[in-house]
Amino acid sequence: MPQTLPRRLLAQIGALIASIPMIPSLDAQPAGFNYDEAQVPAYTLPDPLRDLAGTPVASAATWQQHRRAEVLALFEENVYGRVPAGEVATRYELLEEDRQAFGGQATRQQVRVHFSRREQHLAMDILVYLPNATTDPAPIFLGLNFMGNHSVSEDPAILLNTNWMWGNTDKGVIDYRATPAARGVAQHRWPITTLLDRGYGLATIYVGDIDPDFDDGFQNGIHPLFYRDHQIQPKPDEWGTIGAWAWGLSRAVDYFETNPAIDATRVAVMGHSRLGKAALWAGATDERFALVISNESGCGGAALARRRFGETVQRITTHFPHWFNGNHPQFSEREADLPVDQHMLIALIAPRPVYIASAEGDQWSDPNGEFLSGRHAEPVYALFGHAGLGVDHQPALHHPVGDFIGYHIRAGRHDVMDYDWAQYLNFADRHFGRSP
Ligand code: GTR
Repeated sequence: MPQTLPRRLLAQIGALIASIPMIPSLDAQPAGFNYDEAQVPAYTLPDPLRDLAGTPVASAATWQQHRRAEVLALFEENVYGRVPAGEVATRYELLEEDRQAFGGQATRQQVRVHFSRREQHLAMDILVYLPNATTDPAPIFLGLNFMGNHSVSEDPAILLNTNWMWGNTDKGVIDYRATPAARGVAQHRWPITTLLDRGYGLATIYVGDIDPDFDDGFQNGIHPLFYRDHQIQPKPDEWGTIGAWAWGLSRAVDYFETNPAIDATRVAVMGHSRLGKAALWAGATDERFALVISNESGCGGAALARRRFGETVQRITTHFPHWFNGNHPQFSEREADLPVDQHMLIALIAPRPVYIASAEGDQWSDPNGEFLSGRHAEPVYALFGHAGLGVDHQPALHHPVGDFIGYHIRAGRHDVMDYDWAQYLNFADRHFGRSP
């Protein structure tokens, strides 16, 4: 009988645990940071509608012709960096095309974009799927991926990326290189056939083709192609890795403009997390992006820096020193001294539609801070006569809001889920004049 008691005790403990009301399943968030709304410091945001001379900006024309450039330059100078002057030579190589992808639903194209300058060369591969159901040029979602184009689908014809990448054996990555086991590992984030059904194309690029995501002093990736004589790293006000990723997204639009099957006037740029930061910066810097989507982009993306909720400038610039420019770390623990905050990044997208999405389980990204930057970008949208979120406070879970600034928060973890895509498709349908 000696085991009876412990077993019964265990059963009782089990029942007790099962009876505890379910708290929302929050992913582990790094300790030592604030996750309590009551502890958010008091802050004053810079006013997007007051220029550097202190003059109020009262019209859309003044915003477009004057203030927008000021705000853009402030972000270049203090956050993401500017792209150095100079042109790269670009050549497109159609590596492969199949008009019968996904059982005939789509045409797949794999295009290698060759960049060269000063005897240096870099290539990025764009994987494109276009719906066969129409002969009209297709509107398209464009997004960077974390683990190679081969990760977005099990389609065996996708070329396996051979560049350096993060990942471990359960993602099919060994010694920082993809193996065939990596095919489709991120497919839940890319509901390609749903997009095709809705009449959209999808284009995606492995982020490491443009600049591998680690701090190597900018010796790899696109940066060295832009170095002047004897330059060995970007200047403090020049681009970091997010700036490079956004640049790569713009180069994809250059390609779309040459492809008659793609409607380059209806490109929606979408990104998750660090790639959401890049999507927002791409949307800010390149007005050809007709619609911009931030999926849980957090600190350095949609979340207001001054709230210091979850990830902070200090933490992000020490863990990911390559993401921003050389000036940005000086705002560690000094967010209030930043001449911008992230609502002004959202404002740079005006008057184009922007969608900001949060997840309840992703407090590290500061969901309310993401909502609030949309909220505080509204005055700029108003100059154009566009309604923004239309609500003063973060909506409940699974209650998408907004007109030209869309927002939702959903249950669950830091990820891209079908629920997120369902909202993005509805938002794009609405703004691209399509019916679901
Ligand atoms: C985290 C980082 C976030 C976010 C995230 C991601 O480690 O702190 O800013 O970018 O990575 O990209 O998944």
